[in-house]
Amino acid sequence: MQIIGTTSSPYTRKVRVCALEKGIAHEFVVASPMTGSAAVQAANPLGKVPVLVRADGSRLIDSPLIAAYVDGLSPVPRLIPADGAQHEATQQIEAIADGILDAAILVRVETLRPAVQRNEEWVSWQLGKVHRGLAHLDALLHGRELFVGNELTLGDIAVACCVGYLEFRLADGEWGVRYPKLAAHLDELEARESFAATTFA
Ligand SMILES: N[C@@H](CCC(=O)N[C@@H](CS)C(=O)NCC(=O)O)C(=O)O
Repeated sequence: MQIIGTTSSPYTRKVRVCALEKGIAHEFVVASPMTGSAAVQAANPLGKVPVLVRADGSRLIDSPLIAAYVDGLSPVPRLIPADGAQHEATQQIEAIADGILDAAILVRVETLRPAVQRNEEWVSWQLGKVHRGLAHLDALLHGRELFVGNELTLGDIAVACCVGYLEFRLADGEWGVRYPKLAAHLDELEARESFAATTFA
């Protein structure tokens, strides 16, 4: 099994962490959707990473689908709980973390443009999603260390990949101050081998 992606992609990191946490053997194939776009487009018509390639050559795109597939490959540890309410809560948290990332990446693309081309109103609109999402997630951690139940879930992994990406690309020294629960949660997860093996670069 291969996971195609980049070391700077938070969605790619999420699925790599899932595979590592579950001990699923895979090859990480680095291909950029920007510089290596032909290779990525050949694997995914949308030209995005991550892409999972199975031994039979069939492919899966979109990180939530890939994460769910990887989780289904072995019974333990379960990253998406079997219990209905916990299952839904886990995927809801993943969706919020991914949505924050979608907005944060739009902000980053905008900030890479020359100042005259930058649309500050659009940046503020996207940052609104980022901050409302982070405030929501931070509040969910009130009185608890993990998002769902007492075991690590895909929700925790998705949020740590999201907050880690914000630190990596949009660091302003304020994330940890404004969202202390998320900062502590990130510290906790970054100590795991799966996160140490997939640092952003
Ligand atoms: N919803 C997708 C988002 C993937 C995504 O946007 N990946 C970025 C890299 S972090 C990408 O490939 N961007 C290239 C593009 O949008 O053309 C997922 O969860 O896999």
